[in-house]
Amino acid sequence: MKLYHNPMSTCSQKVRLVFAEKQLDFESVILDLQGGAQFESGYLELNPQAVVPTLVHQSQVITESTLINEYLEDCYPEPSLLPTTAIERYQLRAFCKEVDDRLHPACGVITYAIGARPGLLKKPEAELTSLIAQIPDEEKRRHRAMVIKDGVHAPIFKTALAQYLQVLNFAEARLTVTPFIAGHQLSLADYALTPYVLRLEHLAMGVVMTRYPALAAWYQLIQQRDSYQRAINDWLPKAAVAGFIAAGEAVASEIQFPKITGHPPMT
Ligand SMILES: N[C@@H](CCC(=O)N[C@@H](CS)C(=O)NCC(=O)O)C(=O)O
Repeated sequence: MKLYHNPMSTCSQKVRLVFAEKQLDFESVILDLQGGAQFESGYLELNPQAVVPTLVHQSQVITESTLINEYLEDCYPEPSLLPTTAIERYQLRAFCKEVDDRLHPACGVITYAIGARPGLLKKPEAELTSLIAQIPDEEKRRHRAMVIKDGVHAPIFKTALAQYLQVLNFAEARLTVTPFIAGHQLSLADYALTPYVLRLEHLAMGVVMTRYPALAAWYQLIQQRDSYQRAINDWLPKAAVAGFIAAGEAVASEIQFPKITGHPPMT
């Protein structure tokens, strides 16, 4: 299996966690996302959305991190990361849908407003404009331009932060009832969430975790797993992490965490 990914990318981390949990190896192809490797024509043929990860297995191209994880589960069912009951499987998929539809786009806005912004602003203007112009999705392209220009002061930042916290509220509600997101066993849903809790740390926003005691306790347990070590820590480039944290610390006093009550209607 060949995995096109990036060490810092949340969606790549989520897939690497499943690879590690199932003790599967892959041939690694790392894409430099800040340098625009995702827009090269050869890669666009594999992934027309110009995003990582992409898995190539037995000459088949598999994209979308949630679907890659489901595919790995189908190909390598042991150890199982799918709950056994229909309702828990529904809860798993409902949660992954929230991650894909709401948490991940919000994370993109926040990450580019804080962590990726200083590096991108060092690029010549024409190169930066061209990088943004190549993003296939119109809304994402617009949001990317706004946050690179105005950082945490772009109005979309506030909306994204509220959306991020709302999905964390959802996770907290689930983890208050069961030890894992979709019931009593670790599942794909837990690994769908893990990178987004880590991202808060990497943007020096970890303070907000005091609002989520059940999530914080769950995250501690996840971090102790061998899979976390192999899928996350072993891959993280120290300099990139330090750069993100420094960028987060530089704007920390300008960020107000909105008070969010409730969470999306799915339970
Ligand atoms: N829905 C996709 C989203 C993938 C995605 O947004 N990947 C990010 C990294 S986490 C990326 O490649 N970003 C590059 C860019 O936006 O230019 C998935 O789950 O695989």
